Amino acid sequence: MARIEFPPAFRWGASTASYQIEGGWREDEKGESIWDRFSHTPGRIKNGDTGDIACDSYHRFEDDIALLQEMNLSSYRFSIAWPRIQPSGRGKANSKGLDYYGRLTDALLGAGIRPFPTLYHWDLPQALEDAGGWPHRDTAGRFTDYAEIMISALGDRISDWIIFNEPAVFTALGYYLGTHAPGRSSLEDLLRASHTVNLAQGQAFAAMKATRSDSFIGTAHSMSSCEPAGDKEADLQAAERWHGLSNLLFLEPALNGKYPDIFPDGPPLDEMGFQDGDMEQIRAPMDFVGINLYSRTRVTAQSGGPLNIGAVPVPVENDDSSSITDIGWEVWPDALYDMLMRITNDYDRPIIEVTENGCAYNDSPDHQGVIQDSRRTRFFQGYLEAVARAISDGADVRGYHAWSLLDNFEWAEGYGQRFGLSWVDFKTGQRTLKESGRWYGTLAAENGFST
Ligand code: IFM
Repeated sequence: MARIEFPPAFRWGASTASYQIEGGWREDEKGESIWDRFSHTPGRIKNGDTGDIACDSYHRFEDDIALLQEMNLSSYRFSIAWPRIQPSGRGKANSKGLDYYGRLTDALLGAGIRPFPTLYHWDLPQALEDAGGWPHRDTAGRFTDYAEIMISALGDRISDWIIFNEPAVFTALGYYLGTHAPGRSSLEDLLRASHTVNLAQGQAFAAMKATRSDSFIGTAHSMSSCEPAGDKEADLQAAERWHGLSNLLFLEPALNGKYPDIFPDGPPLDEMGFQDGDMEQIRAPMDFVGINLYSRTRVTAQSGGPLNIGAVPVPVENDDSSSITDIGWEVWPDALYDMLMRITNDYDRPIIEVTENGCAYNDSPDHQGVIQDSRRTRFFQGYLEAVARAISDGADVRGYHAWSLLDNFEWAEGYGQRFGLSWVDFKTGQRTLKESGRWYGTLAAENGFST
């Protein structure tokens, strides 16, 4: 038996996002979001599911905090719904929305848990989408106003902030593939949205620091280690370009003031709507790098490919069905080790927070009401062993957040995929800690585990 230990001040946490858990979609003057509109559009979400009620955390956040306490967790990553704060995405703040997040914050602090909010986990006010959405440059300014409102309102109690959740995912799925809100499918929109989001990230960072210079600010990037699918040199180079596109498009501009070096003719700046002076606004010395990671990506060289970078990912080929989660993602713990080391080595050992990692397994309660989800416990053991290994090899990882505290609305999959440490009965809202949640709670209390 081996013992895996973590550094003394390591933070154990869990993550959620507003649209996925809150419900209360029209309460207290909240405005419509692009996810309200999208999920109410027939055919967009499996089974016609919506986030109208979700886990009802808008009314039950104290139950959520009780679960965090039961698991001995010291950090809660939640997100703030922009349309609760500015129903139309601009103008004066809605005091009822501010009050909700103020109460949540106070309750977390009272329970000894760090509030770790994300400003944008995909629920753009629909009014801003109607005005052009993320491809429209003006949205960067609107977002910065909102970020200032939040840090002015809660910066006395919240020191640690996440600006965006997975910018590469919401821009690609929302504006290019059309499978997420707002459901657009246009390369031009994707390029413009990517640049506006980079601008918004830099501007919001500067504005937040101007208000609270001692705050600790980063973004949660979707990341996946990129491996060549074959032994050819061409595949190796393709994997590097895919790494630049999928992992670095919102990190390299902030930390190094340039788009990744992956485009045969340089970044498509005109198509992105780039203007003189933009990089100075985009560059931002983030206090930490947030990493959301689930699996690896295998890449092959192919002429053309997205944005003409000559690389495409290849589908998972893994004959071992025990290595595939219920949503079809491969269990590959080394991906987390590889990515933590890659960011450590390439960016001069930044502070890292693992802001998401987890798995969908749809085990339900047995006849005694116990949720025996041993596959999830094994998943966490594998990935956490990888985190411990990266720390001992020099990565400065300060915290780990399991996705997710609760089973919740899994975007286009609706309620069909359960990622939670707690099982949610979506008819009654009742939460039950799964066996994996009990295991995670013991790990958090002991700051380590035995394999
Ligand atoms: O549920 C999502 C979350 O909103 C963003 N990261 C990936 C999770 C699982 O798909």
